[in-house]
Amino acid sequence: MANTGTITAEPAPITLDWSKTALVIIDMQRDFMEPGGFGETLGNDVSQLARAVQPIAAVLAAARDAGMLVVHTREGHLPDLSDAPPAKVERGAPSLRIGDSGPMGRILIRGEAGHDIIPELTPLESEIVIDKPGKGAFYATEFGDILQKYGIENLLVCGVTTEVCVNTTVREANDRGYRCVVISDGCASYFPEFHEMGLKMIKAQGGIFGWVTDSAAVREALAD
Ligand code: C5J
Repeated sequence: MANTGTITAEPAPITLDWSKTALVIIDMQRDFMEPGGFGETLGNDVSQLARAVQPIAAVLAAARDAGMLVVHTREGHLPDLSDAPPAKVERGAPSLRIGDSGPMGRILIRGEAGHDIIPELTPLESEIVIDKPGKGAFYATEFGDILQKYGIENLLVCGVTTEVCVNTTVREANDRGYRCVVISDGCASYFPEFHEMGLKMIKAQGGIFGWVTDSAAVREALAD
């Protein structure tokens, strides 16, 4: 593999050193993707997220072939809810709250079936899994330290949902100096219009938070 590759992206193509680049897959968990989980308890149509699975799987396979650092994140809380702010648990009018028992175990709790990453994207033993209590991957996690340890400067970001955990993580990363390239078809939202706007916000104003590309462009750049 050449050390660098150029990805067709908006607002402009970007050349990355692959040895300083990580693939970051955000929250592809059963709790968001499947009926009976956190996403559905909030009243969302979880079928809206399925479209991101195949593009992520394709990029994940290419990243594994290339020997790229792969990081998966999971949103969730400790069983005693000590890391779940009451303001988060109490919010809205869900059918089940965080910590309540649902068909995939306790909602959004670490160790429960719903907290698992979907089988199509199961992490390898060698890959990093970051458990996060918030929407962003940096808040109250070891994510930043791990990126520094591996000398990472660039993030290829995908996952769910576009406007919540993907956008929050990209904004956190951008402020910390990382180049973020978001894979449009590898992200999804319960609200298609939020997906579109979430991507537009990233690439607007000359790429104020980062770049937006698609899975085919990433695979092509890696293959080159
Ligand atoms: C949400 C997430 N939507 N992973 N979490 O609550 O985007």
